[in-house]
Amino acid sequence: MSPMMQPRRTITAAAMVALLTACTGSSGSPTPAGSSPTDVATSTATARPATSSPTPQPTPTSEPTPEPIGEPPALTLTSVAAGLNAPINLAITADGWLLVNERAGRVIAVNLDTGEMSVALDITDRVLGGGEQGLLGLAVHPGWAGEDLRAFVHYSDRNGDTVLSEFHVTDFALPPRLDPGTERVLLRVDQPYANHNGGQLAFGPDGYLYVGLGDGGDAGDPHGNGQNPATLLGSILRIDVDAAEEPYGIPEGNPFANGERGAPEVFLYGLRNPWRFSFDRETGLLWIADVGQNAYEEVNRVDPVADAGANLGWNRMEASRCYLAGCSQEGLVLPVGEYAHDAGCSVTGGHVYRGGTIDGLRGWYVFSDYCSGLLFGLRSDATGVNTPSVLLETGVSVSAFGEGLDGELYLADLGSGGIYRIDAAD
Ligand SMILES: [Ca+2]
Repeated sequence: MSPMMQPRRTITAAAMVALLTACTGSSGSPTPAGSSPTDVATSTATARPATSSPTPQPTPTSEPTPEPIGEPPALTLTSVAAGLNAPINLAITADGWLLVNERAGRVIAVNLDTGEMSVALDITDRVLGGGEQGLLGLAVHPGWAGEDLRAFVHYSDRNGDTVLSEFHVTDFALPPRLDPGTERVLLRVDQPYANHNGGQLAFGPDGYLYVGLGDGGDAGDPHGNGQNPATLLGSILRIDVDAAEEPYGIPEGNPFANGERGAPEVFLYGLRNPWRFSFDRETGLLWIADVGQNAYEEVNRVDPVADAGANLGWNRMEASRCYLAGCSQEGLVLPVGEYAHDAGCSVTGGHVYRGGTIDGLRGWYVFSDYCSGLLFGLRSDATGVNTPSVLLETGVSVSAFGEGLDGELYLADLGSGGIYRIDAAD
């Protein structure tokens, strides 16, 4: 019996359910920040960043991998680190350090060979951490090498509003440490409620930074942010953090780059609370898990080239069902996977497995549900709307996944503070 097959921690699940319905008050609007920590504090800048020249943009191929997708194998979890405080995001540096966000505002560097841990960033003085708020996301810059070591983080500030910032390493001793004094704020977004802050950051194969934002919260999207591409809420943004423009550039291929029908940053919209998205390293396709409202959790697969500007449906639809009675499905991209609340209550998106050690798992999109702890799989070449396969009952509260340089997958347990690698069961 795996040590993971322990009784569910019902207090943790109940707390998360409470979070999912939590709310506070006021309006939300995007505010691109200034370029230094000092001018950000008072920044009300409204100037849009100019459209940037595109960086070379490899076109992801949208064809499924030719390798046949096997039957899902028996899996188990292997502990790689323990004792973290509410781990909520996993990222990996190009030299192999696992960076774990603790919700309250620290990043812990984990040596995956030895399990040794050290503090890689501490901004607890700037973060409001608890419930759906906190140091929610981190993406390592794809150029991480030599003395250009940078990462981007997404956090709830002390007022509960969203901040997207860049930090640098300034002392090149290992383990890596990002210098809290190097913060460059790129974006601030007012949050009308405490819940649905999104949080995911990931660099696409195009080199641009994708930023997930929820609908702003409460329940049912009372401000209609999901269906409004003019607001950054309820969207996945795409920005060029390497552009000459400050604080960032708008990639030329962004669907609303001219600002006429939507915000220039918005790349996809119609989202409720995208809790983790990732790019399939083999196909370049973008996999998005979107937390449901009342009854269904969903997974979406989009082509970041062909589907730019796609409307993923919320709040007209919850997964493949109407949320607003008699809803029109015209122009909406429906999920490729969904499950009802008898199998969970809050989806946690993962990765398409492209590792080398688990026969049969290659080509499966692996994800979970925070409340049920079920590890799910969807074939990455699935068409239509599918019910995922259950791969494992983990017994833990899965808050995030990470993908190693070798394609092996890791997950974080918010409840116990453990980090695990997914392995084949013997
Ligand atoms: Ca949807």
